[in-house]
Amino acid sequence: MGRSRLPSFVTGRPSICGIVNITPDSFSDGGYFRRVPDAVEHALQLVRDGADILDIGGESTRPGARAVSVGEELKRVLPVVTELANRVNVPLSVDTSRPEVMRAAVEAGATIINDVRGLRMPGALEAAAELSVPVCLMHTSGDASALHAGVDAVDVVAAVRDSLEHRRRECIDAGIDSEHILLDPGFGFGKTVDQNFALLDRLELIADLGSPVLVGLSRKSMIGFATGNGVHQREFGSVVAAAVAVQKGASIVRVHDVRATVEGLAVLYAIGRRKGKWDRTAAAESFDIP
Ligand code: 8Y7
Repeated sequence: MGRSRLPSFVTGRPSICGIVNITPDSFSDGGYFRRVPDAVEHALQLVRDGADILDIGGESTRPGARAVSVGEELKRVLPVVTELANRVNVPLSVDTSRPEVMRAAVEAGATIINDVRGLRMPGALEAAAELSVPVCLMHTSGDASALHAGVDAVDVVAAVRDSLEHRRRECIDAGIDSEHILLDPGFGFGKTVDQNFALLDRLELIADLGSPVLVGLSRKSMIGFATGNGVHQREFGSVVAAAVAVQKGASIVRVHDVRATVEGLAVLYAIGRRKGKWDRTAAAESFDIP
């Protein structure tokens, strides 16, 4: 099956990326989707719910998570990417920092690389440049091994913006097509709750860098802080956060609760379309949301 739906950064409209975790210890789906067939079924449901993109990952990046070997990561991710490439027509993103996994996943049908380490693992930058697919560069304050080091800055938004701009330049200089770069402020990665909300409040400054912005806010601890809810009761808070991010210029929202996000963003799209701002989303098309 061809991948007929273009990602939002091609069509200009915001889109919804559904999260497919194949990790026994990921913080919010922990253990629920560990097996490959369960992950595939979950992914198919996200597409029926209206996901425009799927992000498939086999390594947990939660603070303190156990490191996964490259062999284990490949065993988790590849069968899921291979099967989904044959069964869905939404673009598949691979959530990995390892060059071996990037190469194998793209070979198997993934067309986007989502790297929370911003291509900082040895060989990752070269692999991404060779593969010539869109890459999401996420901000973290530490190096590749310290995903949750603190941001120590008076103005966190300026610090994240400058760091992303600098990394984008390094990636372009290493041969990555500037049109292939997505930027992500990295909500929850080494930032305090207050820094996370400052970033969301001034996300325009990140969008102003000129590359499409992807955000991951879904079920994160900042939503728990605001709502007082545990990780499985953060759906409404996460949808509002996604809507705020889109209003402030995000092009892609990476979410667990696809259906709720489709309906929440449908309200924004209805307003945007009046002003000629956005076309109907693929998600809205598939649900006949006007
Ligand atoms: C993000 C992410 C995670 C994010 C991007 C979680 C893999 C933790 N968060 N990728 N990955 N942005 N691009 O809560 O914020 O999903 S893992």
